[in-house]
Amino acid sequence: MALGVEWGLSWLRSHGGYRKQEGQRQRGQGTPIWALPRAKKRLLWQLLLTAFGFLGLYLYRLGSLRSLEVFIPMGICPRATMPLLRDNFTGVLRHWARPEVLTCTSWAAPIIWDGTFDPQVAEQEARRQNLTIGLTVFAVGRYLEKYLEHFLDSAEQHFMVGQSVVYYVFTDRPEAVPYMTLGQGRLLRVERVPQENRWQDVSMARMRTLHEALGGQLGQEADYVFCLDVDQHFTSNFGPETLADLVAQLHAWHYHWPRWLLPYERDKRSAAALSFGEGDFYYHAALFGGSVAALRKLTAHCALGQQLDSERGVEAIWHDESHLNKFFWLYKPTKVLSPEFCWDLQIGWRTEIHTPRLLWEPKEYALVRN
Ligand code: UD2
Repeated sequence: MALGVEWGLSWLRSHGGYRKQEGQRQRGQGTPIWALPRAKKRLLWQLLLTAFGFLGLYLYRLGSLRSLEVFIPMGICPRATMPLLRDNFTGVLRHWARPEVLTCTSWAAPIIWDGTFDPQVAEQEARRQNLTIGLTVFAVGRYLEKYLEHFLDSAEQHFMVGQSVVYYVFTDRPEAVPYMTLGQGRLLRVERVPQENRWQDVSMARMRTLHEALGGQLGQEADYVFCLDVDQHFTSNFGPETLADLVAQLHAWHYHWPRWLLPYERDKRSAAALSFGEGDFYYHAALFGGSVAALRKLTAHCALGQQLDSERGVEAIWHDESHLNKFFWLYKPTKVLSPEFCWDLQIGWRTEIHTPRLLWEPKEYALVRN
């Protein structure tokens, strides 16, 4: 750590950071910070805070520095767009209930936050449409014993309660899947998948497996499907307000970050690459969903991108998540879930996070990964 500080300071010195400031003061040409116009001041603070946050995170791993990112404003949904936003399941969204956060995207898709929708309207609408909702999860290797039972238990309590649900568990050991007593109208199917040599391959192989499953029984029996990581659990109602043709999840660690800092794949040789002017948000691969047709397209795109990368001998920085982010840049999600829908308690307390619906389990990579 001390080395990092020393390195940072010496870099500044070697690049003349101090000398330039002194020179400006002597010549009297520098504009004092209080005289800058408001927009420039905001930009300056954004730059300073993000630079410090970034340094803290990657060099010193000081969690406390991260909390500064809440000062980076999220932006607000334009007044002209608000009345245009009607949701298939929840009707009119109450943007005014959450003035402190961004409640729509630039392509007029809703970003749903606690308080902006009526869960009962969504439940009634889903029942009226007589929907079946699929929930897929992979539990390969040690992820099965460690996480699956808690994941399914919590889903029984909070996921699409009162709706028809079909769980699809993909595992290398179907016989080890715990026996579950399921609620009425809820089914569990288990599919065998091979164990891979590397955890990265397990993570990426999900796209092809899901694509095939969506083209088979899963696609026939479900209207909408959510695809989730297993190392998390539901803590509050996760209902039909989340349903739409193509659903993306804002990543809890990155939703305040400026676009240029987002961890997209930048290597142009990868099919997942986004250049610095590209990208809307950073989406989380631990949760995505949509209609069967939309997800067939998504999984085909990501699986093909991964295959092209492997033929070229490259691997995207965040594997399937990088390809997912590329897909959502090219094909915009029709609904975006706020980080309340998939939250990590390690981030700490945030005023804008009212009711987390799904919580990450603490990461115990040494225990579960090969
Ligand atoms: C992040 C993303 C994940 C994926 C991955 C790719 C989070 C919470 N999740 O996950 O969505 O993009 O990065 O780098 O940030 N799995 C197994 N067995 C294995 C390995 C993986 O079942 O041996 C499944 C399991 O469902 C797991 C998921 O794949 O939850 C993702 O793997 P991970 O949780 O180890 O990866 P992680 O946490 O870095």
